[in-house]
Order: sequence, then structure tokens, then C-alpha cells
Amino acid sequence: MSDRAYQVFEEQQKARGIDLEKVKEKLKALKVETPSWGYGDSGTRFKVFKQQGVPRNPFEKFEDAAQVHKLTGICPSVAIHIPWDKTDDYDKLKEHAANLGVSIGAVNPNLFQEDEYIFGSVTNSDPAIRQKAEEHLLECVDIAKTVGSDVLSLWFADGTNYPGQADIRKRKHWMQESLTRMYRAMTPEMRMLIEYKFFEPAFYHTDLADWGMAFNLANKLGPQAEVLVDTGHHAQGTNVEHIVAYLLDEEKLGGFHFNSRKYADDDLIVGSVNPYELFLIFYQILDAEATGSEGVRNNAANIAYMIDQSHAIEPKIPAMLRSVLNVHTQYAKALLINLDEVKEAQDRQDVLGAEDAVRRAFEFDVAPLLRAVREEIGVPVDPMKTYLESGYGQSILSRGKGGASW
Ligand code: PSV
Ligand code: MN
Ligand code: MN
Repeated sequence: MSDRAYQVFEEQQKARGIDLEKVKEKLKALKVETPSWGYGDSGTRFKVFKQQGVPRNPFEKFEDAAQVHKLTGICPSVAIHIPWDKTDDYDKLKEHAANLGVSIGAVNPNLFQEDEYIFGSVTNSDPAIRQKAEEHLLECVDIAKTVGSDVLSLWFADGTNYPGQADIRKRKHWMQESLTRMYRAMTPEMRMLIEYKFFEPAFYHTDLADWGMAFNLANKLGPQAEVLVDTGHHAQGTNVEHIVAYLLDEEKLGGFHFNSRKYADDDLIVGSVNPYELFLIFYQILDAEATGSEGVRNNAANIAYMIDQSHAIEPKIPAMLRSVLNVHTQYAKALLINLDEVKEAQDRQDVLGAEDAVRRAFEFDVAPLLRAVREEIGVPVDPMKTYLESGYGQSILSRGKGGASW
């Protein structure tokens, strides 16, 4: 690497005791899954703006997602949402993905868009609706088997809007019963990731409102069930990295849905307003990898990193690229934390020293490092610039308006 900026960076990091070869290996090994729905039209509850060139079907969504992988080298899989990505030939979709150099990742059941689910899906007091919801969950296990995916990612919109509207405890039991049957249908390789969210669309109570409820349910189901942390699903001020550290220590952290938020579940470009939070999440993961028990280290090594964002006003492919690049940047910065230095300061109970050892890593410019990594893995050193100059965005305009939307 002839880049002068990289040479300076290398000297600087060596002097701090950072093994840059190891850092580069970790940066090359990071895998971030992108969501099929992030390529389609989406919006707020007030309006979905239709954009020109949006994919018209799951096959085209994979074509767009493959661009993101081609340019970054770290997004080899794409999550699907059923029925948004329903097709009568999943083998064909799997083959199409493989031809594009990507694969089908997490399978997300969707139990929140049909009229029958107005009062809940697996928690509905009507047994026929619960049955229908459960059949959909089982259908998704079958789809995962067909496409060769080993992650089932569950989020339930189930909840109520008013006190007294429904029996909260009965709903808790119904949720557990359905998920138990789904769990039993999974192959031993599969993992069930249980996502929580404190409100929306329900405004009074949500059946799986926080990490504790998801964690409790995952524990009851068994070792193949874990918790999924969507960074936008907490009340203001929640310490998300604390939840991450806690779940890791319990060996129950299944994965992430990364996105950025300022107010509620905003689903915006990852790291756009809260890059330090993302950095601190990675700090907890790297610390668990370095100092956790064998089980904790295994958990840290098997986290499913996924993006869950929806683009209402911005062009979708570059927005996804920006998110992936932001994740890579914050991961790179977290890799520069000298964990020994942090530990020494902790042992001295040196509050400012410990905080400084963490924060200092965040303040380095990692652009030269990421350029070096990209050169070594054979992707463009500036993926965004290459995308914007590639003409791909123009080439898809012929798809017209009115593509897939959620
Ligand atoms: C719900 O807000 C959620 O975060 C779930 O992960 C859904 O699958 C996704 O958003 C839909 O956009
Ligand atoms: Mn999510
Ligand atoms: Mn969400």
C-alpha cells in the first residue's frame, strides 16, 4: 500500500500497540446482511413516495442488493420478508441470487399486513386467526429449508391500544405456544431470532415490548432461540450497548437490525445521527470476544449483522451503501480501541483514563485503513463514487415507477 496517509496511520497505530494485520482481517471478515425491503418503495404512515427504477419483484431486489455487495465486498446475503418477497419458485430465487454472487439470508415472516391481524396474530383471542398466523410461521420455516437459510427473524406487531382491550397474560401464553411449535419445526442448524419493539403500531402495550421479554421467551424456547436487537426499537435514552453486553454475557445475542433514529423507529441510514452508539456497540462485542468465556466468545462470533432501514425520500441503493460504509467505519474505529489500556485504567479506577482510552479510538480517521482493506479484497476504494459513476442507477430507471413497496 503506497498511500502516504496509510503509512502515517500504520506508524501511529503501531506505536499504540495495535496489530493492524489483525484489524484488517477482522474488517475483511465482517458480513452485513441487507434487507430486500430496503430496495423497494417505503415511507411513513402519511405517504409512500413512488420512485422511478424501484425493483418490481424479489428478483430485481436481489439485483440491486448484489450491487451493494459487489461494491463493498461485505454484504453477501439478503434478508427476505414473506409475503413481500413471495414467489412460486424459491429454488429459482435462490439460483438467481447465487448467479449474482449473493445468497438468501434471514427469512422474516410478516404477520402485520393482513386485515385479519387487526387484533393480533399469534396473540389473537380468535383461535382460527392464531392458527392462520402459526401456519405462516411454519411456511417460513419451510421456505428457509428450501432456500438454505438458517435464520428465522421474527417481529410481531401484536399489541393493544387501550387498557383492558385484551388479556395481556393470555396473549403471552399464546405467543409462547405458537413459537414453541415453530421452534420444533426448525432444523438443528436453524436459529430463531426474536425481535422486540416498545411501541408502534400498538400504542398501549406491545406483546414483545423489550429485550427482557424477548430474552425470557428465547430462554423458554431453547438454545436455538436468541434475541435480535433493532437499534431503533428502544425508548429515548436507552443504553443499547448495555443491552448488547448483557445479552452477550447470557450467550443470547442473536443479531442486529442496524438503523438510525432520532425520535422513534425512524429506520434511517445507519450511523447518520448516532455513530458513537454504533461504535460503542462494537466496543462491547469486541470486548466480549477478547475477554469473555468460551460461550460468550462463540456468541460474539455468531452475531447476525443485518440492516433494517426503509428509504422514504432518498435513492435506495446509495442509501444502503452509505449504511454499509458507516457500519464498516465504526467497526474499524472500535477495532482501534486498546482493550488492555482500558482494562488498566479500569483497574486503577481511573474514570477519565478509561473513557479516554475508548473515545480516542473513535477520533482516528480510518479512511486510509478502509481504503487499504478495500484494495486488498478487490473492491473499489471509494464504493459510493464508483456506484454513482457506474450508470447502474440510470440503467434501472427503465423499470418505471410503481415498483415493489411495503
Ligand atoms: C418493525 O419495526 C421492523 O423493525 C421489523 O424488523 C420488520 O420486519 C421491519 O421493521 C419491517 O420494515
Ligand atoms: Mn427490525
Ligand atoms: Mn423497526
